[in-house]
Amino acid sequence: MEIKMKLAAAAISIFIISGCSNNKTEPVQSMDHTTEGQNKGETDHSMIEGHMSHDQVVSLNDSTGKNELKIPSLLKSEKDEEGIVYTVRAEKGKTEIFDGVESDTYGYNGSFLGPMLRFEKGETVKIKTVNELDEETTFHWHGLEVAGDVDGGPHDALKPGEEKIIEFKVDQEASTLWFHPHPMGKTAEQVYNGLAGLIYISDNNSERLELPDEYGENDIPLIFQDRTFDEQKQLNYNAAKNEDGTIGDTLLVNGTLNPKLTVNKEKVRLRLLNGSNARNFTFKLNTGNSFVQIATDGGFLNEPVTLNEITLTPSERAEIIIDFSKIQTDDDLALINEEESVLLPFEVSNKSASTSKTPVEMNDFSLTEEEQDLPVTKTIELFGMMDMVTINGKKFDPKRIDFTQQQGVTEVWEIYNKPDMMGGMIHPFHIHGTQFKILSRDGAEPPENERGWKDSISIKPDERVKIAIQFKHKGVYMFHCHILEHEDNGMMGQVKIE
Ligand SMILES: [Cu+2]
Repeated sequence: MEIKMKLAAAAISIFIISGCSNNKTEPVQSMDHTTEGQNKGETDHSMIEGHMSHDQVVSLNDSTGKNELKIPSLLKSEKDEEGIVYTVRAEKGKTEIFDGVESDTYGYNGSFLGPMLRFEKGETVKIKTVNELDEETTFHWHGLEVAGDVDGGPHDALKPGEEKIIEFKVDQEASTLWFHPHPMGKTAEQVYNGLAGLIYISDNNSERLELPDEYGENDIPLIFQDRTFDEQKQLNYNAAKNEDGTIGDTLLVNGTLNPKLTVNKEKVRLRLLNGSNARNFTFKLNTGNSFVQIATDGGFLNEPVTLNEITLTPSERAEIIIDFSKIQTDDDLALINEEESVLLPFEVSNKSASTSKTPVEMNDFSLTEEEQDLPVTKTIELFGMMDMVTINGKKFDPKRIDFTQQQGVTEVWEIYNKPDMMGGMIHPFHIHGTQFKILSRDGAEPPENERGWKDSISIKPDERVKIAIQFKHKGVYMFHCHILEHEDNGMMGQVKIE
């Protein structure tokens, strides 16, 4: 990390010296910074881009495929006398990530990451949340449309040993959501240490569609997170920390080091979550084969969209289907990223399974003319880097309400990522308690695979995004950058729904 910080400082001085004022500068890239744990030795694209693109400072090591991917267990629902359906405990523990070594980690109902919660639309869910850590935490349900007082934002901290029972009705369509902590100034560290879990919502539509849905067989959750381990194979957050977003060289998928996934010759549904603090992932197949995307953050696309690659910034999700009965290759098949680091090798068994058809019509998502004609009523400007990040020139203040909006009323928010002298960087922007629609990116229609419900969007430097947004419930909700260090550094505001 020291090396990275020195590089960052070097990059800053180079750009000051060269008077860099735009983000497509002449290459200043030829700094040799090959470090241990970096196995590619390529030039630093971040410098070519003209700023410290935080995600490319350290490359990811290739997965050797030594370990079969761990699948999060399903959390059993059991109603007790009080009507409590689930208990979710934040705990600390020790996890064998590397063979024969125990790393200190955090987890929900276990030592690392969390179980999968499965909700059905229409169901009322009562969850007992318990803080068994030595520090405050909160339980935030990312993407869930619930009232502000059960959303688990920074106001909702549980002290060590405290518990709280929350209740809500699941009132949104089938989707892949997740949960993680959100305490003031400590979100990045707690997620880094292992607090994150998945939520699947199902509804009549998702049942009807006959998509691959055998959990862990052909319906696979994939939580992608990059980490740095110290010499003792510990997650030493303070040593690894970067104010501009902590990036690691070691990929964990569902907490598995060097993962591989064994699949049958059939269509397999992958539910991708970028659960990293700051790294962006562009996922593709090493063969160049295409796949289809079927869902965004908050629900199904109307039709499957064929893609060769998909980029997810921190907290974004996508469901994709890969047809393993169609891919013929003599090479090893794998999911790779934009730098061709091997993320997840596949082992395709000889077993074929009855391959379902991917349905053509999956949803009735629409952008109405009315929504498109609405005036912009809220503007948000994202700016800065490192610990100097702001929204509309301000840092988060829990006592300040930045905006108000009426419950059930659609408004148009315009979010602008203002470049800085180094060009700026992508900010993934997330709004709590709702799913919204992207109306436009820089005035143009959003790409086909973003015409669906979203709760997080990537916004490039100098990009202006318009969204149509309404809240079903009342309360105070956060909106913030989902680079977790930016969030902790105050790149966050509050909207009160009345
Ligand atoms: Cu940011």
